Amino acid sequence: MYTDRMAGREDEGRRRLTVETACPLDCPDTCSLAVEVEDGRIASIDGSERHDLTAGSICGKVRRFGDRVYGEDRLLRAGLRNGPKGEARFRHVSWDEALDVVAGKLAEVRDRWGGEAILPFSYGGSNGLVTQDTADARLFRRLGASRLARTVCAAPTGAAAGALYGRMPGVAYQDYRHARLIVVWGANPATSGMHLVPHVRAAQRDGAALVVVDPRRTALARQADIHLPVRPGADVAVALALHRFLFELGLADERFLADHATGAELLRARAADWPIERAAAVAEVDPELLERFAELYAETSPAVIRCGWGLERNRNGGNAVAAVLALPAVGGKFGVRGGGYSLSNSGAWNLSAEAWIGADEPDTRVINMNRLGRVLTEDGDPPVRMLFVYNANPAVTLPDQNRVLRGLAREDLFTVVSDQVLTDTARWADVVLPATTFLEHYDIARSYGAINLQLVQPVIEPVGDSRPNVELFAALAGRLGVAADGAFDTDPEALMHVTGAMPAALRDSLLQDGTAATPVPARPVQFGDVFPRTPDGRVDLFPAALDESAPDGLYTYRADDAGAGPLILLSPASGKTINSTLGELRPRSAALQIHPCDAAARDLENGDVARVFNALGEIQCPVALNADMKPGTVGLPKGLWRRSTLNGSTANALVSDAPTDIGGGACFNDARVDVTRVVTAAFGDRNIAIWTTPSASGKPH
Ligand SMILES: Nc1nc2c(c(=O)[nH]1)N[C@H]1C(S)=C(S)[C@@H](COP(=O)(O)OP(=O)(O)OC[C@H]3O[C@@H](n4cnc5c(=O)[nH]c(N)nc54)[C@H](O)[C@@H]3O)O[C@H]1N2
Ligand SMILES: Nc1nc2c(c(=O)[nH]1)N[C@H]1C(S)=C(S)[C@@H](COP(=O)(O)OP(=O)(O)OC[C@H]3O[C@@H](n4cnc5c(=O)[nH]c(N)nc54)[C@H](O)[C@@H]3O)O[C@H]1N2
Ligand code: SF4
Ligand SMILES: [Mo]
Repeated sequence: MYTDRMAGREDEGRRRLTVETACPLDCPDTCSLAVEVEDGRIASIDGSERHDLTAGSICGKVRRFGDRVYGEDRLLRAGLRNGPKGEARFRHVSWDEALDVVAGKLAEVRDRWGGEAILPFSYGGSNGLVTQDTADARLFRRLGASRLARTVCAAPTGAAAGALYGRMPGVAYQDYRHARLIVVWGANPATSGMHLVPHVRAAQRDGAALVVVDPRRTALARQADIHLPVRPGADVAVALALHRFLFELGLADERFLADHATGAELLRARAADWPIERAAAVAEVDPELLERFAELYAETSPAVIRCGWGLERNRNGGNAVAAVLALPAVGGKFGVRGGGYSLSNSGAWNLSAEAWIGADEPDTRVINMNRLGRVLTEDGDPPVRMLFVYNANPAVTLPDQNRVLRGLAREDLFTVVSDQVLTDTARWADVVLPATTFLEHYDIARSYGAINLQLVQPVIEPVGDSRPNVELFAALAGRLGVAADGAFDTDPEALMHVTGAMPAALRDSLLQDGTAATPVPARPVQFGDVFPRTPDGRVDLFPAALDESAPDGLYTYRADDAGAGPLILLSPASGKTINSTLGELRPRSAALQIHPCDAAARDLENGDVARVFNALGEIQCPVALNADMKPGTVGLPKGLWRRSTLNGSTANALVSDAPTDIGGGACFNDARVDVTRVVTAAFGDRNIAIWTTPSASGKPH
């Protein structure tokens, strides 16, 4: 039994074991892990060889995850608020007392205001198929609570990929070495999914060309044959120029389009408006570079596009992703190993606990999570009276941070937060509940980079009084008398039952082997082994539903607001945190990355403290001059805690909650700001050492 391995390898005399598990953090790679445990404590965390993609190596974030498990921010006890809202003063109580309070409040709010006055709020912290959308969903369904549209990430990409291809599985990382051309578009894998990089490098050694489309000169952009530093939000123009090039020069694969696609004529018509020169002007790139890219894409096969999420996070994001994903169809890149595209494989498994959760409960209103600030501060029908946060940290990860904070400050809002650490959100709670980490509970990790399921198992006992989500929600369900059918048991096998729809064979395989055979090939050839999951099995290049949902129609470009701030603030993933998880371990203030010419225009030097501002708020932080930024853009990492700037505001204080064009996503990379100096660096350039957090390459990012 796989789960017995925990007791397996004991060294002589010392209670030192190596336990195999998997990393379920919100990262595409889903590494297999080997964790050394000594006397019941984590001694080290490393990659295991079990999963070929991991191949024994993992990121620095998870190697030091023990610092979070045993860190000073760890929540060890349940607590009831014992001071003004937001001051994070709590009186420690037993789980029983905390659960009584929470269950009592859930019942009270439901009875007095209706179930919809309760808003459960979660995203995907480190949660696989067991610790989210199972016991929690069932409880909240039974209570008739409001539902949440999980749009903070991947909503535009998901909508586009779903409409064009029905979420067809993508090219596996391992097959990138078969490609002759690799296009990395709005993704930064060296930071956000590092196990792709060796495969890209191997292909390059074999002569493959690399194109990176990114406003920043990322680590991979430095190694690329072409780096196209597009203006954020201009990707739709760039992709349409490539389409026009293919169509008008007779380089489109008409045969493929006739056999496998619908809507090609409509796409061709929209693309006609975008000659290379026009797109290059909008994207602020060299037209010759763009033309070289178009030629390279037209003439090279196999060609693969790694589409990331950086390009989705602006007003043109959904259209951009649709236009990018349409390229392999028009260019005729499918049907060969290493040809096509990769995005997310989270849909590859088609697993859903929906039936188990309770499909027959009446529908309740759906709230777009990106509008949490507004939902909490504006009248609703009914207003939200109780907010239950778990697997998420909305005080720092959502748009319009100041509005979210005003909402959390409401005296008449009862907030429950279950988390592993005292997050910026938990500080506002009326009740805090300590949660286990993935090293202390069971889960099933579903990769969205690879196509792969792995068992996550506890390697240590829960720290302090922390409890797994399933236990928390089972206990609440018991108190509220809403689900007394034994489905909330917590031994490993029973836990697997909360995954409802999962076939028994899959479950057994996970428990026996720690992994399960894939129902689709793990390294699929698109239009070879896997096909669009659209109703007619064809790629729909102009889906009516997307056209209707896009405010200006599909494949259109929405230009900048006149008069908005002159700089665009980007907030991409950093190597220090995964979203805001591990952000508590950042030792010092983050620095605003700014191109030297934008800095010079504002009389800013390395280490000066600046004000970054727009109508929504301001951030105070030091600046770091960085020639890898595109002029006209500035950058702060996503996932900062409030303590990581000088005034407690992070990038999201300047991000509006206006939705993306498609999918209701967040426009994180679309904030217009300006920057002024507040304080001059005391010791000139040397002071920067205090402020910047260099990346592994030694360069600030
Ligand atoms: N270390 C680490 N890894 C992570 C995460 C993390 O927080 N830390 N988060 C995980 C999660 S939840 C996700 S969703 C993924 C995201 O992974 P990625 O897709 O890599 O997303 P980002 O880092 O947000 O942005 C990628 C790149 O897009 C660029 N970009 C920004 N705006 C635009 C634009 O308009 N057009 C183009 N072409 N490029 C643009 C940015 O400069 C950045 O280099 O990473 C996952 N992996
Ligand atoms: N400015 C800006 N903001 C962004 C982005 C951006 O690019 N720019 N990217 C966005 C993206 S891609 C995403 S995915 C979102 C993510 O936003 P969030 O979902 O809020 O992600 P995290 O900040 O990692 O918060 C997850 C929390 O869940 C907790 N947690 C983990 N596992 C468990 C568990 O089993 N039980 C309980 N109770 N808690 C648990 C963790 O401790 C952590 O505090 O952020 C978005 N925010
Ligand atoms: S965060 Fe990503 S790279 Fe790091 S261990 Fe987890 S799956 Fe691997
Ligand atoms: Mo994400």
